[in-house]
Amino acid sequence: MKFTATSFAMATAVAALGTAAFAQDLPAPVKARQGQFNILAINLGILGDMARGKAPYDAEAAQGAADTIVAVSMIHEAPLFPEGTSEMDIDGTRAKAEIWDDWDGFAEKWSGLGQAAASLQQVAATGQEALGPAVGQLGGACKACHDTYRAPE
Ligand code: ASC
Repeated sequence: MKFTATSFAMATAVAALGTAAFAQDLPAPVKARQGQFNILAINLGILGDMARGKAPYDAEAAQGAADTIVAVSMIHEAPLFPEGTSEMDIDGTRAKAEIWDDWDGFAEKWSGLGQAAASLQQVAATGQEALGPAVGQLGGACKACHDTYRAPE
């Protein structure tokens, strides 16, 4: 009985240590920026599925997704990219050092996302046919930044 209890306690302690080691113990700004990119990907996915006919077109859902992408595109990025949080500095991020070496270029890409998002927002509720080009433009804005500023997986 005692042995079992001790074993259990040890196993629990080991599990807790393991969790601590594996937990994404990332700085808050890094978690925040990854969260915003997740929100973008989720909503781009909703729109992409409708654009490709994989999901039925739903004007309200399309508008909601586009509005959300616009909202995220308005987040000021500087506080989410503090010095010392590139992939060279910490594990768990793919943000390349180029972001800090060329902040203006990075900011320009983020602004490109904002422009594509605003265009998409204008047409999202007008019908399925409008989604393809607008979503394509948005995906292009994502990719343009990733090509330069995001490390491969
Ligand atoms: C996504 C996603 C990206 C972009 C990119 C567009 O849904 O997660 O990183 O679109 O693939 O080119």
